[in-house]
Amino acid sequence: MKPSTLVDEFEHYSAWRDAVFVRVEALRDWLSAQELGDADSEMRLNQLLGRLQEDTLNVAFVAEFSRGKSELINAIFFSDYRQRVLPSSAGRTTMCPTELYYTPLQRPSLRLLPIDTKTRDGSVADFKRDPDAWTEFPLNLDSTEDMSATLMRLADTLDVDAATAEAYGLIDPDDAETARGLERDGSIAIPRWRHALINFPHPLLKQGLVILDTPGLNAIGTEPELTLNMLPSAHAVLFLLSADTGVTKSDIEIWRQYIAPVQGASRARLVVLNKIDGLWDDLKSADEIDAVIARQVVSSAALLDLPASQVYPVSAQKALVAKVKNDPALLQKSRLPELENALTQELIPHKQALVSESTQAGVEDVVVKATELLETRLATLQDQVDELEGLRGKNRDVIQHMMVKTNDDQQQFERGLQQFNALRNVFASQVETLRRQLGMEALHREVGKTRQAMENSRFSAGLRDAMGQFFRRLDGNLNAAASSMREIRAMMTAMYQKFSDEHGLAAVNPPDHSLNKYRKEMARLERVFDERFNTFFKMLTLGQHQLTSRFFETLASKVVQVFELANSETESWLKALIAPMETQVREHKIQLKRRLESVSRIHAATETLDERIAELETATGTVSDQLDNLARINTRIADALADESAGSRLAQTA
Ligand SMILES: Nc1nc2c(ncn2[C@@H]2O[C@H](COP(=O)(O)OP(=O)(O)OP(=O)(O)O)[C@@H](O)[C@H]2O)c(=O)[nH]1
Ligand SMILES: [Mg+2]
Repeated sequence: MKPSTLVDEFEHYSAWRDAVFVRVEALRDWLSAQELGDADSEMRLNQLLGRLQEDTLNVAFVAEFSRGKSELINAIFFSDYRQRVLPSSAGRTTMCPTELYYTPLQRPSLRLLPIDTKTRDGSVADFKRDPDAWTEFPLNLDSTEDMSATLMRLADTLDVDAATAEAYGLIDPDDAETARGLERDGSIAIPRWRHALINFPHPLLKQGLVILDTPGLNAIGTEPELTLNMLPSAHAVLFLLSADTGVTKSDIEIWRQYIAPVQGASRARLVVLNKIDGLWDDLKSADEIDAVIARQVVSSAALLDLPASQVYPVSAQKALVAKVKNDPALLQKSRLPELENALTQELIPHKQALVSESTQAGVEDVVVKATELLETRLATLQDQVDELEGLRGKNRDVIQHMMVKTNDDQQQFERGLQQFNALRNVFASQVETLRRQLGMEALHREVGKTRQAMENSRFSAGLRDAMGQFFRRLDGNLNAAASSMREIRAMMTAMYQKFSDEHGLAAVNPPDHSLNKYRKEMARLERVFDERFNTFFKMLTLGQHQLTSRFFETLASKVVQVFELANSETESWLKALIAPMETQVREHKIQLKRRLESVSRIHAATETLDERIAELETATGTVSDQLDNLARINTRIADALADESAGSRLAQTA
């Protein structure tokens, strides 16, 4: 299997990052579309997206001067240009920290920050925001020669006196090494530039790789930003030793001071033992040479307190030559592929883990917050539904009860009404009887009958008998009427009691009424008649017969008066008897109607309640869906972050 190259792995990493970006973006857009994201969440996600977009992979090369840092960078990244892109030569070459990166926002160029900025306020990062502070040289990508010539500026120096160098913080005048560096005229060569930025459209740089080449000779110590910021933020640090010098005191110093302390579990660190071609010896066998190299690897590792497996012996120079001349055997011998492979394995997974971790943390915060918000909403909605549901239950019970009650009352009332109507029929027929007994018709009949009997009678005894019968029959009528009235009253009293008991109508005691005074009046009239008869009509003559007739007519009209009075009083009494019952029945009907209306009003209210509950249930459904969606989006981000294909790829190549 073809080992995955740094380019392949990096491309895969970029694709992974883009996939994560798209899914985090989906989360942000979804949250804002659903109006769920607050300002803080949105800011966090935007920061996260910004970081994913501007994500860089920083690889730093650190070593004493002339260990071959620049040459190694050329060999690993720029062999396609078939030339040294970065200047590399004996002695001190790279004079200032140099960052190689790519941004499409600027033309390809070399930008240099003059060394005298060291006396001005501001860090390199500050000056990066001030384009005018830099001297810019465009890079002619069409000509490798032109480009190399431009990049030679990285090696520019200035001759200054010791005081100036000291003012720049570059030398310590009391230091013996510095004293040796001074020329006879007291001048000293210092870097002309403080920092270099190379914007270069290399495929890896385009995908976010940033390479940091550093100058040797303890120049690291003079630029605090290197130690404080650039090295600690590098995702991989390659520390170079040289086979020809072995591990020197200053190598160990740089290692201990600048590399060892910034190690973190998630940071790749590779030690390169360069220039192994110096150990190649045509007089020795390949095995013998390998053994020599292995011995130096072991001793170097021991001096740096590292396992030998972390030290990679290479020849940067031969690797560059091999790549330029397309010589696989030489490339193999340079052992650069092993270093590249190790770099790939160390760099990408570590970087991926870092990005994954910070993305996951950021996403989790936002998702947890949104989930909590939605869960609170859901609980609130559920509470409302429960409450209304409870109310609806109660309402149902109340309405049920009222319905049943009203229904019962209605039915009972209907029954009562039937009874009442039956009663009225009975009442009517009783009144009929009463009227037959007491009515004027019966009276006139009696009067007529008596008149007839008197006309037919020629003798006074016959007259008297007719009159006597007249009074008997009328008294009989009055007596029968009185008994009918008692019956009517008893029936009405019972009915009032029944309606009061069964329908809650007011108890009424029906008025009493008696015909006694009329019977007394009739008795008086009879007595008057008797007296007159005894006095005037014992012996009847024709003339007397006529007198008697006239007297009877007078008496009869008196009797009619008495009966008229009795009748009108009785009619009033009958009205007084039935009227309260009729009023109460009418009133009861109205009350029942009102109750029915109010029950149906409450019923309508229950329907409104149903609508509101349905609304709340729809809202609950929406929030549940939102929770599901959020979980799904979160899972999709987690899936993207997990990047299982990367794991298997690395496992295969390991
Ligand atoms: N024989 C041999 N020489 C090498 C190798 N790598 C680099 N050199 C030489 O060592 C010298 C220094 O190389 P540079 O790449 O300039 O070293 P550097 O670490 O960048 O040094 P400064 O920029 O001065 O800090 C140059 O002459 C290179 O040609 C190697 O693998 N084998
Ligand atoms: Mg260099």
